[in-house]
Amino acid sequence: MVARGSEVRPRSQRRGAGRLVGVSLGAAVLLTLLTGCDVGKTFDGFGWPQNGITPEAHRMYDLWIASTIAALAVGVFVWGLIFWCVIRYRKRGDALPVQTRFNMPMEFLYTIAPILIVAVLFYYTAIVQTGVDKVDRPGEQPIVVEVVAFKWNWQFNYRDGKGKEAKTVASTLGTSDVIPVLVLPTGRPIRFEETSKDVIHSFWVPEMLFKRDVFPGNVRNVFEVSQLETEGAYVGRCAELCGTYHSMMNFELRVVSPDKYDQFMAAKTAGKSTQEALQSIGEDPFATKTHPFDTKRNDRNFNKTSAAGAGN
Ligand SMILES: [Cu+2]
Repeated sequence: MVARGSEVRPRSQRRGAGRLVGVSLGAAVLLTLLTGCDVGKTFDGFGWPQNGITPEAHRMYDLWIASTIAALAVGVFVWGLIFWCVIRYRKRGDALPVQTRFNMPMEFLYTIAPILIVAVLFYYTAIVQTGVDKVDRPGEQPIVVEVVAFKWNWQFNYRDGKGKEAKTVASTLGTSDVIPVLVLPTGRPIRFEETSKDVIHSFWVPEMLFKRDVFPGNVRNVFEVSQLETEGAYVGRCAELCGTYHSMMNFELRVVSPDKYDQFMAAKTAGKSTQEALQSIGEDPFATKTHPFDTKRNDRNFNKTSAAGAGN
């Protein structure tokens, strides 16, 4: 008895190969079309924030878009194969189909192809990650900001150089009533040196698409951005659960023009407060994107009974 499958194999193999080429060509054309237009915008960044304000943020965004397109191309190809097999080789009778085993080219392909895909993704991820993590770029004199985190606020120290030994030339301290505003210019490299006074916090400005833990003790985490591209006010947050008021441990990043920044620093080093210095460059003196923690506690909702009991 000859299985039905073996009779049709040459024709089905030809058709299969034809479809394979068709699917691959289709995927290639689709990929070209998609990358031709701004595919990230078309698909809402595939879930990735599109409002980055640093070159590093754009590089991470590009990596995400490219990886997603690659994953979708592989996904569409595999789904195509699955559905094609399901339909083409559906059960037609009780005869056992041809059992194909030890197809070396196929086995070679599905061993090598995933390794190649992972290698390519890893390569580009390593390149972007190294770029984002890069500090001490040669020939650059970044603005150095020391980020001091504590429960539950921030202090930003403008420094005259890199490292612990450098001196603070101006400072902004957040309080329970005033959100600290970190003023920085566009178009200049910026170096953040982080330290904590108590527990682990995390410095996070969502528009930088980047956050880094702030450690107490001897660990001084450092990261740099090659520039801030867009003027504006951006809320900054603590991204590490650090205690009761973690969620209200906000600050504001105010990105201004280099001229305004220089005027701001001149005012600060002359002894003006951050609010006065902000006002002197025509900026809003207080944070505009977030507000200090409001306890909403008053004599109506405060628990008088237990307060009286505590006194006895
Ligand atoms: Cu914190």
